[in-house]
Amino acid sequence: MSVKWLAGIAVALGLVLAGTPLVANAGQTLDKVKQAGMLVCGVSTGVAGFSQPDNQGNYAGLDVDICKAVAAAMFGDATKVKYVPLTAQQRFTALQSGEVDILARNTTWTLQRDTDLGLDFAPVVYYDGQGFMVGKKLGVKSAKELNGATVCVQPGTTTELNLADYFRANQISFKPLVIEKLDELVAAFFSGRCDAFTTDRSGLAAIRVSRAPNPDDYMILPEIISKEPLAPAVRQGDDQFHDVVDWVIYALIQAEEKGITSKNVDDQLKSEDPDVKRMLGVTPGMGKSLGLDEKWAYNEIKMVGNYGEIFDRNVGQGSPLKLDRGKNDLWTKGGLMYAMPIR
Ligand SMILES: N[C@@H](CCC(=O)N[C@@H](CS)C(=O)NCC(=O)O)C(=O)O
Repeated sequence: MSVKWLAGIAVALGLVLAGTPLVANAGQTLDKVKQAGMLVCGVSTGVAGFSQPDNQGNYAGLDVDICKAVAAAMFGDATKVKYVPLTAQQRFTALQSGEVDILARNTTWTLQRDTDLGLDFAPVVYYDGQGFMVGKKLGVKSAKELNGATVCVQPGTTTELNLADYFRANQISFKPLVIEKLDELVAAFFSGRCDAFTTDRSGLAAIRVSRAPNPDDYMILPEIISKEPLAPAVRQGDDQFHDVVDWVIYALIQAEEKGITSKNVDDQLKSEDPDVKRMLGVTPGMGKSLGLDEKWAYNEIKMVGNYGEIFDRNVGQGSPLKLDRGKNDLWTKGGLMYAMPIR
């Protein structure tokens, strides 16, 4: 074989490798997780209301509850989860390499993540948008007044990209202060090294309420500069596991629509509503289709609650964040939460 041929093959191989996402174990995750009896869930390193360990290392939050719901549906036990805290920059490699089975980590669903990064997204669990937080003493009422500001931002995020787009579009300048570790970035902001902090507005609320020396000294500006549909991600090609995660989330939303809660789910087993009977496994079939026990949805609702319960206790009125349901309300109440039919 000539040198030219060899070079050609090398180039072709290089292209194939470059075009192929770095995906380990694609397609085998459902079996792997079942065999392990444990779900490995990639979460953030600490965003109040979404994923935060307490001082005993027990994780709580909306993202954490998604992991728990999947574990409850798969094993009848919401505690069968190993949490792996990941920075924004670490998260995709951790999923691609097989270090985690699922990412439940305020991750925005974008075209490039869905394609180039070799991921697949489950239904959105929180519709968000990017905003800015500033100290009240800065005296700014709008993001458009941030000309020349130093802005604290985490790398490897949509945040970083939207920030540049927004300032360019508005023909104003800024200086980014980019730090990977959230704790360090937050410390930089509260010590006055940045004029503004930018991330998803839910993240801003979490940081203001849980980390500001005095939350009342800070405000979130009114502009919402992007769409941040936050959704769990799995590896592309992992269709069976992807199906499980999709329907676990739809069941949380459908349970809220049907008024099924962690408190009343046992009574609901006596319901005459065919939708409820199918979902709770009183009429069998749905579990079999997913490769799970017929009690999959019963277990997740019993152990974790419906979507409304999850929202309220972690980020809504029952939490320090007190975020409005807004777009995260059910479609029947003017929001975007809409479950596909469980049948
Ligand atoms: N939704 C955006 C931003 C997500 C993000 O990573 N936000 C930061 C700021 S709240 C975060 O969660 N950091 C937590 C961490 O690094 O552990 C994305 O997907 O790129």
